[in-house]
This record gives sequence, C-alpha cells and structure tokens, in this order.
Amino acid sequence: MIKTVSTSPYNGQKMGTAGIRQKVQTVLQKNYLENFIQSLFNAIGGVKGQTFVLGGDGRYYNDIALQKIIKMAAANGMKKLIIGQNGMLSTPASSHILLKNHADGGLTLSASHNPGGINGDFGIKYATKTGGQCSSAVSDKIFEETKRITSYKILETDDIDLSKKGVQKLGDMEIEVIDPIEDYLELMQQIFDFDAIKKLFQSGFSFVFDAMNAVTGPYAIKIFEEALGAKKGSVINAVPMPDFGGLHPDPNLVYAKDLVSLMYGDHAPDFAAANDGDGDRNMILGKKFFVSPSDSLAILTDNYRYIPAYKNGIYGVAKSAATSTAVCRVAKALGVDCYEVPTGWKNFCNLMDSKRITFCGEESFGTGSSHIREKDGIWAVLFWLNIIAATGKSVSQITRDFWKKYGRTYYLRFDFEAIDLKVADDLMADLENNLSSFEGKTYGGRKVTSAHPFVYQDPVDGSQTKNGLLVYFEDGARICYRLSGTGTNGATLRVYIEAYEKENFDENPKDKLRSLLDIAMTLAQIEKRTGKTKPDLTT
Ligand code: VG1
Ligand code: CO
Repeated sequence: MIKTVSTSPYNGQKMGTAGIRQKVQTVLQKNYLENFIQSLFNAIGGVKGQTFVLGGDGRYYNDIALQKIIKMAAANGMKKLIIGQNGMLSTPASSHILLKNHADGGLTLSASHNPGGINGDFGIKYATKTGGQCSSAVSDKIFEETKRITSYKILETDDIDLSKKGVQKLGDMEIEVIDPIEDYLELMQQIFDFDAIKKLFQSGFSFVFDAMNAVTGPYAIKIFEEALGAKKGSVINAVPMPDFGGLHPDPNLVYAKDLVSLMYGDHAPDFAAANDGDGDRNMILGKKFFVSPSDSLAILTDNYRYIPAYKNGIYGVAKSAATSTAVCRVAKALGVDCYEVPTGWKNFCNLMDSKRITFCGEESFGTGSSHIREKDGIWAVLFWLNIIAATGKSVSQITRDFWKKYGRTYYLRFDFEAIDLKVADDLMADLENNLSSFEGKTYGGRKVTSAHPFVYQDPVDGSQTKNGLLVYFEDGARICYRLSGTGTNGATLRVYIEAYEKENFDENPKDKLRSLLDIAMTLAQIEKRTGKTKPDLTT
C-alpha cells in the first residue's frame, strides 16, 4: 500500500554539489533521507515511468537507505530499478550501467573518500541520464524542494532481498538485481590490452591493489586476480566494510600509509595502487616512487597510443583549474586542446559529450576518460599496467622519461581544515578583493604577473562558474585557493601550489614548494585569520 507521510523541511538541509554528503548522525534524523529523496523526485518533475540505477559503496546506513529508496521509488511510480547485487556498485560502474541501459538516472550511496561508520559520513550522488552527476542548477532545485517539502510517498512492504540476481516485482515496479562487476569488466576489456597485461603478470611482475576495505575489493579481485592473473592475494583490504575497517578511504600518501610504507620498504612490489571508497579515485606507486595525480593525467595522455581504445587518436584533454599544468604541455605537443574547468567531475561532462575531450583529471587523485562520465580508479590502474606491459618500463622510469621530455611540474595541495565558516568565507572574499593589488609586486623574490578569480564559461551550455582564486608568478609558479565543497566539518581551505622546472627533477616537492607556501600564507593572511601556522594536511 502506498502511504503518504507528512514531514516538515529541515532548516538548511545541507547539500553537496550533486546530492548530499553529510554526517551519518545528521542523516539518521527522522525523515532526513526521505525528505531528500522525495525532494529530488519532485525537483526533476517526478519519476513516473522512469528507470534508475541504484547502488553504493557499502558504507554504514547504505542497507537501510537502499530499502527506503526502493520503496519510495515504487510509491512514486518508477518503472524499473537496476540494482547492484547486495546493493553494491562503484561510482564508475554505476555510470557505465546507467549509460548502457539508457536509464533516466542513477543514485550512488556514497560519501566517496570520506570516512564511514556510525560516526563517519553518508552521501548520495545523483546522476542524470547523461551518466554524470547533475548540474548545480539541478542541485539548487533539489535544495529548494527540501525547504518546502510537506510529505513523501512510500510503499508499505517488507524489505527486498538484494542478495539474489534476477528480476522481481514490487507493486508495479520492476527490480532487476544485477552482477555489479560483469558489465564493467567487459568495458575494461574493450579498452585495454588484457593479453599484454596477462603476460606482464605471468612474467612475475608483482602488484598490490589496496581497496581500502571499500567497494573496489570485489571488482579488483575479479579483474586483476581472476581475469588478468595477478597473484592471489594481490588485492588487499578487499572486503567492503560499513566502516571501512576504520580506514579513511582516501587513496593518498597520508591515508593509505601502510601501502606507502610497503612501497618504500625493502620488499616493495613493482607496482601498487589504491582506490577510494566508491572507486573513482586512484593513487599510483612504483618502488620507492609516488606519481602525483597531476603528473599521472599528463603521463597517461602522453602514452595514449599504447591503449587499444585510444590508439587511433584522442580528442582534447581537460583538467580542473586546481590541477597542475603538466597535462597542458602534453596537449600542446600533441596538438590537441587543453581545457581548464572548475573543480568537480560534472564540469568535464559537456566536453566529453561534445567530443571535445577524451581524457580528464583532477589533482585529487581522479583520472578518467569519455568511456563513462565519472572518474574511474580501476581504469587508471589498468592504463598504467597497459603502458608498463607495452614499454617494459617501471613506474619511475616512465615518469622520469616524462619529466625529461616535458620538464617537471612540482605540485602539492595544502589543506587548512575545520575553519570557522565565516572566517573562511571572509578570507576568500577579502583575498579576492586584494588580488589585483598583488600584480606586478614581488613576494619572496617572486614577481606576480597576474592574479584573478577563476571564471569558467562552459562552451556547450554557456553557463558561467566562478570557483577559486589564482595567482601566477613570472617563473611559471602558480597558487590556487579554493574552499572545499565536500567537507562535513566546518570549512576546508585548499591551497594548491605548483612550480615548473625544465631540468631539475630530483628535489623533494615539499622542499621545492616551501617558499611558495609561505607566500601563499602571507597573501591570504592565513595565520592571522585562522591561527594556523601550517597546513593540517599535505597531499
Ligand atoms: C573534492 C576534490 C574534487 C573532487 C570532489 C569529489 O572536492 O577536491 O576534485 O571532484 O572531492 O570527489 P572539494 O570540493 O572538497 O575540493 V569524490 O572522489 O566524490 O568522488
Ligand atoms: Co570518490
């Protein structure tokens, strides 16, 4: 029976950029999830007769949220839900299944790289029929609905069994529980040279994939161990857990520290990689070697010819403004366009749909291509393995050869966390007002050539987005400031710094960029305004 339940809006139900990302404790409040789902359905004009893809990264509260969403979808007249077995779907797999089935939308229950568990975070990413996350305009519309919602619809029924594959009916709605990995594996087989990678593993190439107790464990076992023949046990932290076994599933040098110590120890395998909670981010490591994500995007682009799916040529490339300019130098050499867009994968989607770009990436360990409309962690790992298989070179050799060819872009991101929201907003507003006064002046021996906000006009839909403040120096160095949109604890100020060197490749990035960090802190008055003398996190 369909029940209409009265509800009242939450005051300021905080939204993420393409859905919600919140503390579990907040989401546990009565009707919070129901309000969001009904508001979403209302904002898009209802879901009657539509097909959605549904799944998640298995984090805490996913099981309960899945059941609520299924029953609400049925009550709202949805025609069909395609659901990953046991409710599991990585973000990239979900995008693929959405596109493959020409579905109308997709919901991925994940707060991505944020920690899970009862005291962690929960989230929902909403993708449209394009396969990518909804635009800010749609997010805004959903938010407006959450402020005036008075009731939601739900089917009163028992929970649905999601453990068995196959089709079942719930009222008039069809539910198809699918294998979450099969279609995705098939897509990867169409893109990469699996035979070459198989031979690489047969030759004794050693490999570790850290799934960080999150969604990619089963995908990685099926793809790397079973399909490609990597040694059994190569995939570690392979069982998805609601609290990620206490790990912070963000694949970087700080949060994947066990993997990093393995790679810097005496028994390091040839190659290691990690993915984040929902499988869209990746970290690449060689023996005693870390590949910066900005470099990784540039290196993959430079080596596109080794990959069967791209060997006949690529369109342009794109990076977020905060990402280093390394890939732009490759694009120039290849004679293809390089776009710079605001942070957030959704900003790449129009460029992919209009065939302007093939590859894109963000400094935050995200790389991908137009095979789907999300960044893709396992895709990036396979791309590296395919290059290694084709060239016979190690991760560090490939990267060093790249630096020799193009110069090295030293790059780091510095995060100042848990800042009071007003302090952070004021800091950014005042910095923006002061930007033009920096131009032509010299700080710490470096002359500012230009300083301005980053404003992007989407070439397809004409929409304008302003996100981040940029300061350029005469020697090619660059600082970018922006506030995080995904945090759940006060404001996070991100300061992105790069410096370019044509010949000097061996300095430690932290040493190399120290003086620029000082300049960045001075220009934005970070210490004076936040009391912080150094960043909380450097990645
Ligand atoms: C962060 C990253 C950004 C990424 C976003 C979502 O956003 O900086 O590059 O697109 O997370 O990633 P912010 O606003 O906190 O800087 V995730 O892996 O949702 O999927
Ligand atoms: Co993610």
